Amino acid sequence: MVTPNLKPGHELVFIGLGSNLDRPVEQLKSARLAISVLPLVEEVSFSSLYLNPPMGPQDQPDYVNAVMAVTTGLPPLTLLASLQTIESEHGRVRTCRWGARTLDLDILLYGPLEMSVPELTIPHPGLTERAFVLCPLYEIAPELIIPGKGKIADILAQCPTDQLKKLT
Ligand code: ROI
Repeated sequence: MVTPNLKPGHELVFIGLGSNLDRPVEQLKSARLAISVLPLVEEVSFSSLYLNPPMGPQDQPDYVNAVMAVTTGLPPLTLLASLQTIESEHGRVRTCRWGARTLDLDILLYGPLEMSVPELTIPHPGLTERAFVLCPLYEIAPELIIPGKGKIADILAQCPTDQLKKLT
């Protein structure tokens, strides 16, 4: 990924995408488009799609995961609200916490920001333990340093990745 020139007030943001219901690949492609046309959002990069078994309850289909890099002038909570609207538009129903979903959009990183409020923690708290996030993130940003956690290459080296299948 070429590091983008940032407009004043804009940040480089990484968004995690996941789906395991209702044609997951189509869900992710459609979400990518919906994110890229948000006001004050520009797509920078999009990873490969990765098929992988569910983390958490195993009685649900495999997931397709990816990571998208954007620049945005939207503040974190405004971006979160926009992503939640896109999730709803893709039929996301919040039933059980770790259950199957048509679309999950997570703000993983927001520039150098570290924040925690009840609605949102950045960096995303699961980021450093989840191969389905670390692999696509490393693919598009191998030089990344995760605020408060260190180099992505070092974190990924500690994480088993054998369950991930890159889709072509
Ligand atoms: N498991 C995988 N493999 N991918 C996900 O995106 C994902 N999302 C979730 C839970 C249910 C924790 N498991 C997942 O929210």
